Amino acid sequence: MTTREALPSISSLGMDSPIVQSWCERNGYSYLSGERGDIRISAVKSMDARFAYIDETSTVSDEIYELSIQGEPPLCEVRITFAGERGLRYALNAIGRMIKRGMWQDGTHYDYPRFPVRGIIEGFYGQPWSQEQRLKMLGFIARHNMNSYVYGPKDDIYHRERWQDLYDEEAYARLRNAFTETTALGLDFYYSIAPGLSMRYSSEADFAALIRKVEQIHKLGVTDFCLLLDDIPEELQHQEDKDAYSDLVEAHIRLVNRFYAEIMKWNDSIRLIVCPTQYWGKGDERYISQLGSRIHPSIDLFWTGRNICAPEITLSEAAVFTQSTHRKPLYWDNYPVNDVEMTDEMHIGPYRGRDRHLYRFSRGVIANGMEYAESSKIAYATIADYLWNPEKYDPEASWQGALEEIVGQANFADMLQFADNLRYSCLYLTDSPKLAAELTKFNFAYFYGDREQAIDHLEQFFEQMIEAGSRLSKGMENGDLHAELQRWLHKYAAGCALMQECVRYIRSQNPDELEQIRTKYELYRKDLTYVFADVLMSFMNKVLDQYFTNQ
Ligand code: LTM
Repeated sequence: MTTREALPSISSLGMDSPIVQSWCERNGYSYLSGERGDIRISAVKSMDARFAYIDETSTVSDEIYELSIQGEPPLCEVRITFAGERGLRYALNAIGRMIKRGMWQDGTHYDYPRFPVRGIIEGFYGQPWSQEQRLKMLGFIARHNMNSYVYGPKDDIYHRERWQDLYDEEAYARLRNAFTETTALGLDFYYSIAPGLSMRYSSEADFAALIRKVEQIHKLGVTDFCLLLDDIPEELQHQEDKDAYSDLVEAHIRLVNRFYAEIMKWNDSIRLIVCPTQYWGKGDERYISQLGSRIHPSIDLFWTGRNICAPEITLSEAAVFTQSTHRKPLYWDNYPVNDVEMTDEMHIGPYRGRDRHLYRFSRGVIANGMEYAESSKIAYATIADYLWNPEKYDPEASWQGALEEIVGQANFADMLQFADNLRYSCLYLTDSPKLAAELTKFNFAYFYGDREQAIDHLEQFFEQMIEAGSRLSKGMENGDLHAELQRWLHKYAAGCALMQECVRYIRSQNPDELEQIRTKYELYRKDLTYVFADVLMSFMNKVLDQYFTNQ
């Protein structure tokens, strides 16, 4: 089947029809009752162990499914076997993907996720997502088989700076709305509170204020919470705390255990994740091993890896953390986030550098986003692929799929060309691989091959780059993405134009042109927007040093 045209209609029989119906409504399919759809679904609940238990991770799961497909739209029968609601949802997502990609596969498909916790955190500094962006993001991660959304924008004043104050009516209504949507999509909603900037750990009044605040959120129906103690002073600040505790970790152990015991009184399905003050490193340092050894074993600990933004996460690192804290790490992965010192970068490259077997030694990954919600989806789609099945994860294939989906078919080829120069991040230090390869080829051909041909070839290459950028700048199918990428599109265009002028100079060898390039390059460098990483710079330096001369 090849269908990028009208979507087929879907019908379903059985007690789980409301989920199928709501999935259809959210994903743009028409839902017909009974057996009248192009795709006729029968969903069957099974108590068999193969639908409830994942051997590799020794976990009971509600996320396993099997699809048995006979025929292809416009007439086909699909039998879904599942044990829990999420399994059913992922089976529907699998059907949706086959339809969207035009790759219908009849036969039997049994599948399940490898990481138990797969999600995102709105946990960056800067403008939190608007409610519209947030709700759209929830739909996006649900379609990509993630299962958790963590609310914790550093710049929501009620989350951190004014942690003691109850939410006002408007902000409270927004949280209710986000929680309701998250639940309707079958996701877990975690509310985070970050009291550490000013809390006096020994103060009964402060503890009571913390509980009062979190109780306000619990009244919405929220049962999953995070206590974030990151990015606060590493020493006790208040004299009464110094008198009461030997050090920060003593205070945190007492706070965490007391907080957990208190909120568990509300409901025994309450879950807690703690972000420690030392949230990166080797994993066996004093603070983290003390905290891990002495807080309740059911509490998850966030961990970002060997650095705040970790280039790699390995099994042996996970093992050190597990041994010293007596629990597997739940990674707060700082990708694609681009706040603080990274604001000139745009992180739209694929997820990389995480061990293919990490799921055996970790609870999961919660990925921190950029304030650019639409652009974050590119990396998020690849993270979702990795988390579903890291052993099969192919960063490049996943990335191309993500770009095709988020950017749209019309701009896909141009975007591939542009985005190749925006791959730089803590996960990938060498940028612009295609441009770098082209420049290496040119260098060689210029000195050892046909010089004129080499110049012609490079000029054409830059022309194509310029054309791709100018088509994207004019407009994109995804208008939100277009708006977010403006700054980087602009810098890309300026860089391409500059490199093209260099080629003209290499041909003419006119010293006046070289001086003009020098002046323009000075200006170009003043704008710190990060595109091409060092690749453009090393080419420019060669040109300005008159490396490409006619002798
Ligand atoms: O990573 C953690 C646990 N905390 C903060 C994040 O809120 C911030 O977004 C990232 C990236 O700058 N770094 C942090 O330290």
